Amino acid sequence: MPNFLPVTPDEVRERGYDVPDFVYVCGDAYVDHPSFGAAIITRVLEDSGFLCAMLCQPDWRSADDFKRFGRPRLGFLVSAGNIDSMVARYTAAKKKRSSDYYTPGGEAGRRPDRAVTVYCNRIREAYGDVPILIGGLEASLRRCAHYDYWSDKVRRSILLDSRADILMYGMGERAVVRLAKLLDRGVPVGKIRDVRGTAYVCKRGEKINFEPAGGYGDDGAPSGYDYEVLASDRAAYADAFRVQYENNDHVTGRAVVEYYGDRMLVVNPPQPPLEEA
Ligand code: B12
Repeated sequence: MPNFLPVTPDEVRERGYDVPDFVYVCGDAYVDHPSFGAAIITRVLEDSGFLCAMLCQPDWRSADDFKRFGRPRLGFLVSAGNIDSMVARYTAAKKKRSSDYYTPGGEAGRRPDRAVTVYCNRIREAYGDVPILIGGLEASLRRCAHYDYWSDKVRRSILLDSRADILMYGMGERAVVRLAKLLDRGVPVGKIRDVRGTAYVCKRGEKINFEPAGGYGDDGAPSGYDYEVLASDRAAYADAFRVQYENNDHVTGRAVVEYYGDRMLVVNPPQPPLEEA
């Protein structure tokens, strides 16, 4: 018997739930196959006892579609899909692609540019302070200040533009299950600061849980570049990239910090890789 995850409120109720634990928002169509991040993340959560409802390729022009399942019990999980939404929509020559591999019939135009940011902002419009957790390629690769080919400038961490609570980077299996269990125990999302493989934004100077890659400054705060410096000084940008690169290993990796005015982006060290089993 087919056992797809629910895509309508009726299918949520058929499983004996009023509302799902999570609503999984994705820029791709729902493909329940283990080469797709969306299927892996939702099935790993299901294995741990959490139900995800799938909200795939929602209409982003208003908040209505994001209310389809009601306010989820624990939060929203948001991903642009298998690849960055800008890569999905445009060629390297910045021309619009005529087709989209991850849309039924290959139809183009079913996801917005910068999908993670657009979806998260619609969710905030619909449900205010509901926990929003982002992951997948678009979120992962835009977790720190980054050069954006499409706008030809250095953009801020996607956490600031999306206003998501927590970003999971790299392979998400371990981090997402850990976060789900903490939320299920009633831990407020704003207090979850110690999970490897995640990033968050907090007040400048807040105590962090992992040793910062750059050590501490004279004021006792973790050392890190200011976004304005990264956006204007190429040598600083290159150095910041080196720091990210050198801290991508779960054995030696430390926390990476960046400053945005009075706010601080903290990227915790990575999760260990999965074992073969
Ligand atoms: C296999 C592959 C392909 C195959 C796809 C085959 C298929 N049928 O799926 C082929 C060769 C066709 C292909 C084509 C292209 N590819 Co390709 N491909 C890959 C590759 C090597 C692996 C992708 C994969 O399947 N991974 C396995 C899945 C399960 O992993 P995942 O999606 O990352 O999901 C994990 C995490 O991201 C995370 N996660 C995912 N979603 C979510 C959601 C939440 C909420 C959370 C918490 C976590 C989470 O957890 C998941 C499980 O660990 C990656 C490089 C890489 N090593 O990742 C490049 C990569 C994805 N490809 C890339 C590119 C550019 C392309 C092309 C655009 C190339 C081109 N110019 O045509 C096309 C895209 C075609 C299209 N429109 O989609 C880029 C994307 C860059 C970007 N910023 O988006 C990558 C990253 C390579 C690179 N470094 O440049 N590709």
